[in-house]
Amino acid sequence: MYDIKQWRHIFKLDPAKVISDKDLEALCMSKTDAIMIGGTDDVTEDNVIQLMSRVRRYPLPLVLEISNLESIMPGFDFYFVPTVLNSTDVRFHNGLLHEALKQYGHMINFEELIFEGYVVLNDDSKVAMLTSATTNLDIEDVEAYAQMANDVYHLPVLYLEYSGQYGDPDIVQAARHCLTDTQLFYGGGIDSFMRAEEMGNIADTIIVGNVIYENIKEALKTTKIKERT
Ligand code: 1GP
Repeated sequence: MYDIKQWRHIFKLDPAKVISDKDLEALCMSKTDAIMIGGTDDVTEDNVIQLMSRVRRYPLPLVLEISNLESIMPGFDFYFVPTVLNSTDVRFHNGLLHEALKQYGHMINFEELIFEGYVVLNDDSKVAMLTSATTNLDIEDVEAYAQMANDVYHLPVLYLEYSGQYGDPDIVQAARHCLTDTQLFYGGGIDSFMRAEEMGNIADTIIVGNVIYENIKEALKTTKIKERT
């Protein structure tokens, strides 16, 4: 089976956005390690099924990052379940997970479920607003979250989420130093090979989203980090 720990690069597709067959093929045939389907707004059963069936034609791992209960469905290789460590709303720590387990707990294959500790860092992002995240964090705050993920909760993944904004490499580096077992995901504002390389040198895995819809050529170039590892 697939080994997430080896993944260096993921394209994140938003089911609420339009992508042509040609662009989707280019992404799926690129050197990326996986496609993740996930978004914040307007994620529905319908648009997730549509996108899943289009990506399934290609031989690469497919992940659903759970954003709401309505759009959970079988057919993915993995289900990434976020817990937003800096949210002030308990629903985004374990409230939605609790609901999901009540409904689907009996049919979940827990080998496919990956619990992601999110730290949301862009105050202007939809995800920060939705989750009521405390985003004005300094290096010590982020280090404490990294310790929490690695040493206390033993989470498989810590995801530094700058969605829509390029992050601060010093913050990402600080988190890196606290992690021995937990895999570090970085996402936000990667719109060129240079940025992919900079964050890819610090994080274990980079997530590339928006640029897919803004500049497909630049999006594809970010996969070149795979040639260097
Ligand atoms: C969003 O972390 C991902 O959840 C990627 O961010 O869309 O800014 O690339 P961008």
